[in-house]
Amino acid sequence: MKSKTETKPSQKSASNNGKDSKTTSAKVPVVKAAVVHASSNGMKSGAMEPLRKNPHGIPDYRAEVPNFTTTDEWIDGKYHYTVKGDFDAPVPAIRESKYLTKEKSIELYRWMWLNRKMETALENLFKQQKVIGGVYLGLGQEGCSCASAMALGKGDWIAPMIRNQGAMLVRGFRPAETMMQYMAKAGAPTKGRDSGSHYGDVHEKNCVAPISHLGDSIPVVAGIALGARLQGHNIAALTYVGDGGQSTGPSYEGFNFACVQPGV
Ligand SMILES: Cc1ncc(C[n+]2csc(CCOP(=O)(O)OP(=O)(O)O)c2C)c(N)n1
Repeated sequence: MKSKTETKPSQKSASNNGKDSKTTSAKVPVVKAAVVHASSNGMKSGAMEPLRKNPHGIPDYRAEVPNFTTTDEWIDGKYHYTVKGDFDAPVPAIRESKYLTKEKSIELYRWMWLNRKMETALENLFKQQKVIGGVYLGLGQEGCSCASAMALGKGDWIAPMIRNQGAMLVRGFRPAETMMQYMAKAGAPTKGRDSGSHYGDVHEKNCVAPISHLGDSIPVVAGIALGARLQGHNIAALTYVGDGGQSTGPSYEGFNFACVQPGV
């Protein structure tokens, strides 16, 4: 079945009413229809068309779009962060994924569940003071880590950050390795020599160890992708950044470096 996708860019840009504030809107243009490629078994195949585009023309694949806006502004010397919107909206109904088969959905859920269980145990160990150093958790963000890592192929590269231990599970690290790493055991990936999440595997799992310096993983993965391209390989290179990390210089240096490559 094929129908036409049409998106309507938002006409109204955010206004700060002359105040030193910025507004991020989660509202997106109206979706009239989506292109669906259905195979004989009813499941979708091939590349999906985005359901909509944002006002900058960037494809938006989200199935649900919450109706809220976030505003941050300085008032009387204090920084305020406010979320306004429709918080009474009903929870979306459970339904089959538009993008994944049932088997893939279950596989993803299993990874997310393992991620949740492992980090809950890690949190408990931290509270028992059995963890050496600090601990960073991705509880509540399992879908982001696990689904994105699942989308990669074997030859692709990944540079997880502190919240992405779920991605490392998907990439082939065992929960026991993460636990031993956090407790600085000899059986840990760094044999107890480095702290917490600082382990990776550039030989078999194509996984760069999480980089402490926020934003620095972006130029690193851009470099990996460029290196692969120079060797004639067509790969994806994935990393993650939070809103804090996003305000560092290396984030933008990395994005710029990637964007100016020919063909990007
Ligand atoms: C360049 C740099 N500055 C500060 C830190 C210390 N630091 C580690 S995690 C963190 C917070 C990161 O926030 P964000 O990027 O929003 O990710 P989140 O913790 O929300 O997942 C900070 C400031 C750092 N690692 N690197």
